[in-house]
Amino acid sequence: MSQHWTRSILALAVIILTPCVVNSHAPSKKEQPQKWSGPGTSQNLRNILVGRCFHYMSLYPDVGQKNCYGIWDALINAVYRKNPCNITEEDYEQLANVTGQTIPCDKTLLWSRTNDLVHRYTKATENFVTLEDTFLGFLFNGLMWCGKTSGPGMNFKSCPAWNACDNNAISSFWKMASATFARTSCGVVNVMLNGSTDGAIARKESILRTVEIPSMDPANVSEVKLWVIDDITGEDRNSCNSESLLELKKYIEEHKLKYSCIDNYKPVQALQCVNNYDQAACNQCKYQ
Ligand code: AVW
Repeated sequence: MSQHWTRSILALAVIILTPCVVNSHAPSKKEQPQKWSGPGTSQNLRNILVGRCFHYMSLYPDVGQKNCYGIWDALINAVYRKNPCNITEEDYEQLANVTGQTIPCDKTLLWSRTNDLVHRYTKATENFVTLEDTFLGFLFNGLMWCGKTSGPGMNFKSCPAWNACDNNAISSFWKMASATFARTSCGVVNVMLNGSTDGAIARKESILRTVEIPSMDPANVSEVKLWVIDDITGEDRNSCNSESLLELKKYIEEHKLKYSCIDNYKPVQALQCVNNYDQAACNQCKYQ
């Protein structure tokens, strides 16, 4: 009889307690990461970063021995358990330290509104280095990431879009990377601009204007040389003597930097002509 009662009490306890045990593992509403307007963290982010790190070291041994797993640790220290709209450039300081690299003088190539052309150009010549060709830029180019306040780990569902908030995980990273790149540049710093674009040659809120020009050290940078490149098939809306360029010249000089400008720099035009050889600009020397 007493055995029967003991079994009944045990069974009752299991029925009552089971939902509590199950519920303690189910995430409460409070623990759900916030929903943001941009895409979430890139799938396999850690593997991509570690792979790119080893790849870069094999392509450019001059970068030295980097701790590829330490780079991941520096990233998670910057964003884990934090609101992705509250990440500052300072949060990425450790990441900047573990990815440090010396770029030789006269090699820096900045850009605005020429993302595709400038990178085709540096691939073709290897005479210049854009931010995306540096170790840090190469690692993170095209990737998304952000943490969540509800716990460790990345938010794979959504992250703030670039303009969603001032101090977001992505824009603060690129501002930090751009500032570091410009601050450590020396000699002639080249800038590829788009002469066919509508409106200002560089947006007022562009990284070039707001971060890179103010970060250059006039003691180390001998000249900022703008290349104004028109689409080979498009309009010539801006050139070195147009209003937008003169305004940018003034802005550069206000930062105590020397300025020069060149229209349709020939080596870049030659690259444009690879796919557009029948355009007038590509046929300057015709042999009859
Ligand atoms: P860009 P930047 N919203 O061609 O001078 C979304 O104007 O700014 O050139 N994405 C943005 C925004 C924004 N408001 N602003 C910038 N981006 C991102 C680093 C986006 O990925 C290099 F060293 C866009 O495609 C260059 O010298 C890209 O920035 C300089 O910064 C370019 O915008 C180029 O930046």
